[in-house]
Amino acid sequence: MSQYAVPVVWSPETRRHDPRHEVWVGVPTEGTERADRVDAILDALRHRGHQLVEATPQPDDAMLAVHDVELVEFLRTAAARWAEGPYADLVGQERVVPYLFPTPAMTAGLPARPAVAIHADAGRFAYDTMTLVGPGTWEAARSAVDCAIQAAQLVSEGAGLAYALCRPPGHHATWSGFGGSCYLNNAAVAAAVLRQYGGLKVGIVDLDAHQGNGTASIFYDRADVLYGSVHVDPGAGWFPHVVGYADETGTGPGAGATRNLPLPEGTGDGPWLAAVAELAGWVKDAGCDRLVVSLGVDAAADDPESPLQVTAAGYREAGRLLGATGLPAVAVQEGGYHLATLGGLVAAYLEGHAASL
Ligand code: SP5
Ligand code: ZN
Repeated sequence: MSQYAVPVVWSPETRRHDPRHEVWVGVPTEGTERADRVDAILDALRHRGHQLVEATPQPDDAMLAVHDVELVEFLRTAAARWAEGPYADLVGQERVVPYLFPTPAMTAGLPARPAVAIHADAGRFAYDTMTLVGPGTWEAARSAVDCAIQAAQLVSEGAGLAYALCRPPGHHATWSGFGGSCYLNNAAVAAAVLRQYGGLKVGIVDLDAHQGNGTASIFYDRADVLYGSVHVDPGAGWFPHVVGYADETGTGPGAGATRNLPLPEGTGDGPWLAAVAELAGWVKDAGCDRLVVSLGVDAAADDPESPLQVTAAGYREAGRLLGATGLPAVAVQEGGYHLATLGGLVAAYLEGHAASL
């Protein structure tokens, strides 16, 4: 039993994104970012007496503070554009899958235009083939943003801790791109809302097993939002592969306002918690007055998507460490894919954090 009922902001709309599979190394593999993750988490939190709050539609301003309107418009219209095309009849594909990526390798200095065909245009925004857009994806991703906004509002109004049950997750979504099972960056939106309501300096601590390249990039040159992440070493061959190294520490006014703490495959509670403690001390000592926790629980030992070996007791202790900063905090759901233990891991984190309030 928790001694403190944490507000849990969720929306039934977040179940509407049903990717079914992800295209990985050219083949459809079973999707791990499933709609029933929502219910696994809800069930665990309900049993522990937390306070469920259903999100309502919120304005776009905080979302547009962290995302290019072109990305937002693409995501809002992509499923309908795809359905109008021949793809379902031609190849049986009902979800948007990019077919080419107009990176500098292709455009090579030429004045490239947006592609007319959506299977080509998708590569302007999608940076991988795993993150499909289908019917309901936009509604779910936008509702996850609403959850993040409302949790940040509750904290701005005095709650010591609020939890946003965001799904699909967000920390891999950049200013103008989506990937890594993420479409809209819920944690970045939460940070923007905390700033709107008077927070002067927001610390984001990312516990997901993967470095949150989206959040890191959105705030890389900013001094008012710190980003610190503990994650499996991209140098060992793990997503996001090309960023998340320890020497990436921010740029311009944001120099020193980014921390990446990569850990080797197989790392368990001891070194993982030492890294969490390091990040908790860092955001506190830097003078942050609000905290966003990107609460991915895929660092857990039984998670199929990462090789880290953190336990539920480890997540509870991580909550205690971050709660002990004393900073009003929004916890935003990121990854975590083992349905049988997912809810318990989230509950353990919240219990540890709430115990420090
Ligand atoms: C939010 C989050 O945790 N995103 C994870 C992104 C990393 N996914 C990498 C997936 C690599 C291939 N997985 C193959 C499993 C077959 N479904
Ligand atoms: Zn992850």
